[in-house]
Amino acid sequence: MKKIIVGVLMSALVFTSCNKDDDETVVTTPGTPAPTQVEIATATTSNNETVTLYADESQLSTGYENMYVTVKDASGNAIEDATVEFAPLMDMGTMQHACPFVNPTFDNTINKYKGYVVYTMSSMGGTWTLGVSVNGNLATFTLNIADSPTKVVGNYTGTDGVTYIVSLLRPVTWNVGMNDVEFLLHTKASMMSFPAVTDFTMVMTPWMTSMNHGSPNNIDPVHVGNGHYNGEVNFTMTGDWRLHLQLNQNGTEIHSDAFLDILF
Ligand SMILES: [Cu+2]
Repeated sequence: MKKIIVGVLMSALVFTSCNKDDDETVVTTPGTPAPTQVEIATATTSNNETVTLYADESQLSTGYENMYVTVKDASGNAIEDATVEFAPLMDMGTMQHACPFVNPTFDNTINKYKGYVVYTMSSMGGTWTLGVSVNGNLATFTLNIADSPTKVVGNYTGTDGVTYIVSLLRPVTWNVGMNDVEFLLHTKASMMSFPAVTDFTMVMTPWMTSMNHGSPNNIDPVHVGNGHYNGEVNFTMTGDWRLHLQLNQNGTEIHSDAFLDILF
């Protein structure tokens, strides 16, 4: 289905001249909740609260995922002022590890607690669980994480010997032309701790691999808080785009080519 849509878009590009009607395309800001959230599963805490987990799509995949939670007490009343905390864990048999995430806070616009988790591997490599504690009472979800169609999260070892995790915020709808783009940068302090990196600069070079060309007028991502880096990318046509990121700290190059891939 996607191929058909891309085909139609390509034809439209070939047979119509540039026209402002194209601007009607809905532009989403990366990381903004999808219009409706999809229920993933329900679990019960040790204190009999019902926790329901939601995501932007029914199939979770590797990379950044907004994760939402609603909580009801034993009588079925919504609890909107709890302290809700995430604890993602992958059990690989011989070892366990966590991944970058942020704890959810209650969002009045969608009546759910909203946070995110950056799944660094698919469920092919082991078993993912997401612990959700409500005021300290734990509910645990087992998750099925598919491989994302393109590389939207990557591990890169810097010249400083430190491992960095770069991810692309989803969901986002890409358009031909200028697009907001947002990355998260975390470091691996231990198998269980992935703090946000807040003091880097990035140089972003989009490159269309199949046709071997770049694009003009891109704006390098800059840190805007909590490990989020916002920039603008110019996709001059649909297709396969690789976002090359040079990662720098205090003017020193930490990695020359961390990259993520997009296809639209
Ligand atoms: Cu793993």
